[in-house]
Amino acid sequence: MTEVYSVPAELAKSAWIDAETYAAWYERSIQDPEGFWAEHGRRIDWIKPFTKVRDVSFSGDVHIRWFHDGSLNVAANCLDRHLATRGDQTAILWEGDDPNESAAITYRDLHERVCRLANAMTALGVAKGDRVTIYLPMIPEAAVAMLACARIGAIHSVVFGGFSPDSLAGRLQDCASSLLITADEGLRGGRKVPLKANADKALETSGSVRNVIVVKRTGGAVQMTAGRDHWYHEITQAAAPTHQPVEIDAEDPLFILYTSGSTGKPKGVLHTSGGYLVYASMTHQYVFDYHEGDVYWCTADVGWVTGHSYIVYGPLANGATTLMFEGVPNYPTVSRFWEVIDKHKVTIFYTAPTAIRALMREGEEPVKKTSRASLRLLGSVGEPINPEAWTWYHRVVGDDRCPIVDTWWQTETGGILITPLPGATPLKPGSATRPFFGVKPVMVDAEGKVLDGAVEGNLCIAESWPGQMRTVYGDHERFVQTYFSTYKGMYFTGDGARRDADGYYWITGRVDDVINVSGHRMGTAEVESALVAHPKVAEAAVVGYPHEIKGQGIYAYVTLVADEEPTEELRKELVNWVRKEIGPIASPDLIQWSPGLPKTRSGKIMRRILRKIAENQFDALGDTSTLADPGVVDDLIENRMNRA
Ligand code: 6R9
Repeated sequence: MTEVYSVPAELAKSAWIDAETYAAWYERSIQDPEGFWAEHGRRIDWIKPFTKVRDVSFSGDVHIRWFHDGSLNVAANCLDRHLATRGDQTAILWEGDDPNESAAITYRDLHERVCRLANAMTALGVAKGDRVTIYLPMIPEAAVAMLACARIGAIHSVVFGGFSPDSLAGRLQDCASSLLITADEGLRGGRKVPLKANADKALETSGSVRNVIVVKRTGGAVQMTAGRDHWYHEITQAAAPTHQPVEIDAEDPLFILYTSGSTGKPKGVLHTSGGYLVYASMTHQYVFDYHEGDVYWCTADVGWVTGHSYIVYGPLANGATTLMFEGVPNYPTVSRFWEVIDKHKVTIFYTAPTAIRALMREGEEPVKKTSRASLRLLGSVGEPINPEAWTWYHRVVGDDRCPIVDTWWQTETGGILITPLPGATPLKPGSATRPFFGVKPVMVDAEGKVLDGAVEGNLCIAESWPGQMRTVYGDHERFVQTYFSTYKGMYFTGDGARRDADGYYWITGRVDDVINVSGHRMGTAEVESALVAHPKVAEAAVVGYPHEIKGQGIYAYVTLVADEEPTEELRKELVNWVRKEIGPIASPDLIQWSPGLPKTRSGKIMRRILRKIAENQFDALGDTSTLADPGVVDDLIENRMNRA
């Protein structure tokens, strides 16, 4: 029997949303979505107030519009509107990789920095609708750059600093960015990341980029190309400290964020301005029960959607103090997270299961020697959290005192869709619990039949919500194909889930060819195409397998070209090759040399079989009679790499 953790009585009283309010608001949000969202759409400042709430179709001519006759400026909502009431309050609390480095940036200061960069970008010719790629470490300039884009209506595309030059180039080219904002070097866990050198390589093949702005982070030596490269500190110093925010239509794009899918290259998920901001700020307030005076810390990187919605846009729209951390959980010691919590008196802490599992391995002492008395709420995101990690997080980190919000959502959803509300929802370890307001989850079977009651199936969402992605940048057909063609009239998430008798959702993981490594999405197709690009590789198939810390690990079956011998050296070479092609997060954990791959007579690789072998579940292979050569399976089983 699953233990149920009831809502602390105090919290039920103090929280924005208690159980009764949740029930009433949820009911209304489903019965009267227009009325519900018209009301909550007003939580942000509009230049021209909307009169239309939504215009959505999930079939036929698929389109999604929210608040579409309104106009606003997202940066003004995150900055200007707070100046009168909280200009001197800390907006960004920055904690450096080095524990001796930190900074508190007030709303007034952040506003000025954003205005200066907006002016500098305008002087470089960047205008509304232009694409700007941001390739920065976790420094305040990353948030400044995003907000400066929002201020002038340029569309930002943040690329995670861990991505390779090739990955960066692909993303620069896909959206034809005219400006790249990067840094000399990043600093993580005491190690330097050569961002500018990577950018220079990427720029060799990215002709659209006319200007590069370089933040001096470490002072390391870099090449500056005259006429193209500009130092951030020089051009912002020369720019005016005030700027009139540009009026932006609700449905004008705010950002593109590339994410892995089951096929092809990463797709540019496009989010627009009004609905996104309404949804990010509303979920931030209610899911984290954010109140005046809280110190809120989300440990994600701004290169991922969690960093967009819950480090930058949601918290700043709510006038919060948001902590931004440059470093890693185990540097200089495995107590770092907890020490940062004590140093800055963090009250709300939001991290990923992979970090919890890694820290759990270090035992309780590194946690228990810190106070953590300021904490009142914990959060989890990125992958399913196993009940063991959940209870450890609750008992050891939260001293049995802090509720955990296990928030399920995706890059595509813009904000949290299934989650507990801490003052309303009794918790079950491992369950993301119940839908947020306006979210209508539907369970369907493989044939598309809608399933009622307590069932397991594929997770779809029946109605739109304001934070939903609007299209795949430059490829609306791919958007329709990926999300709206599997199940008619519904948004298909790509996740499987179980719904229990209490209506709680338990996300079981991806049901497509996407693997979730430490909370980062990797398409198996991407890793495969990196592998086959190596001259010694004839064929490759990649699947996920259970990994104690990462959640899933990357298992690659590799067939070499004729006359190539598998060696330990070649194994290392291939791992490094993938790191170089995509980035360290795509490194295969296990490579199995495979003389042949199991294929159907029509030549399709049977991944089901490869998955089972990788999971060490080879006695449950199912039907192999359709294989062209059933013999290859015996060889794969005999030489399997995961015997756990
Ligand atoms: C926000 C984010 C999305 C995929 C998603 C699912 C998995 C995220 C989860 C979770 C179980 C949770 N996922 N949160 N699974 N419980 N609380 O992570 O976006 O990088 O696009 O990944 O992550 O499989 O489909 P993204």
